Amino acid sequence: MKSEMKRRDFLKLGAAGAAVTSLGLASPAAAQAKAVLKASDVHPLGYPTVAAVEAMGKKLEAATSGRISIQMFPSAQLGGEKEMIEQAQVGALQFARVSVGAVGPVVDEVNVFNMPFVFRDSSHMEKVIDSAIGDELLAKITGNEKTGLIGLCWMNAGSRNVYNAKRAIKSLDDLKGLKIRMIGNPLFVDTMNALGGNGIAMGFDQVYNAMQTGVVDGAENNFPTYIAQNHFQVAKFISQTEHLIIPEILVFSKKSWDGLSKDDQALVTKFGREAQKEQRALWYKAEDEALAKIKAAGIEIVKFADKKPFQDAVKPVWDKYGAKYAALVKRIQDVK
Ligand code: BDP
Repeated sequence: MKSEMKRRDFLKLGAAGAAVTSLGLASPAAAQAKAVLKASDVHPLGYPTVAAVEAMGKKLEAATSGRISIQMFPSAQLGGEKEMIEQAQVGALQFARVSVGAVGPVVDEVNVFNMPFVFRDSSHMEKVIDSAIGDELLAKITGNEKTGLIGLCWMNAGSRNVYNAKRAIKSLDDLKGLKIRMIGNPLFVDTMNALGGNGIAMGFDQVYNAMQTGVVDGAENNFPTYIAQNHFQVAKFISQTEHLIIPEILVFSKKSWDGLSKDDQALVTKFGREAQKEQRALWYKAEDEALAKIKAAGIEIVKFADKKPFQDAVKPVWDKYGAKYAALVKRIQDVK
């Protein structure tokens, strides 16, 4: 009995030791030593999500007199979002700022936010992530041992619109036969196929080249990404389909989390919550700037008075995935 307990204690210590080491600290006793937390994003410096996480780093530094800081790796320097999630799961990366689209394959519950047309518009999405529903889904990520992730906060990413190099998409018919890059999540490939296009799952970092060389005809994303990634240079036709309104998410490595003191965990949690609201202002500004650049580039955005044909077209996606989220979808719709 006694030796069994000892063994368990040893295992516990061993696990804690490993987590602390992954934070760059020598031993649990050195928990007060300097910790540089790695953060990663596919977007460049200055993009709203990157700036918001950097601002969190400044706050952490100020609150801990420089003991904890964040080192940002922007522009997919540490790989794509799937890779970022995997690195966070093993403790090689602490903060992964990714799209909820990339988290869906890991935590099925969050796929409800990835359903086409689940939100009326992006302000509806904002209200939902700010509501108890947002908190519950973050808790689903944190509470599930298997994810290896802590859900810290949501961020804005506007609405996603289809763009391509071939022709203006003014109706569903125009999408027929076009190869459109989607985030790697079966739900999105099915969504594009239901809309009549040919959905191709591909890493974000490959999209520009794939469009330029004709491997795909187009992609879909929000206005700031269309500009920040220079997609507008190779895919000049953009239509405001708003078929997906996917929030961003900031997750933390569970393995590294276990190596933080309770006080430090509380600080990261608090600044994460603040980042959810603070990123929003940066986001609105980025959207305005992107729209101005789209206009300056002479690109005309196709708008739709009625999106019902698009909403009707994705019914097969709802038939396939929707049932398990029915109760949650009802609550989302009830958020006014
Ligand atoms: C952008 C998101 C980013 C995704 C990207 C994508 O900010 O997190 O990786 O879309 O399409 O809007 O992969």
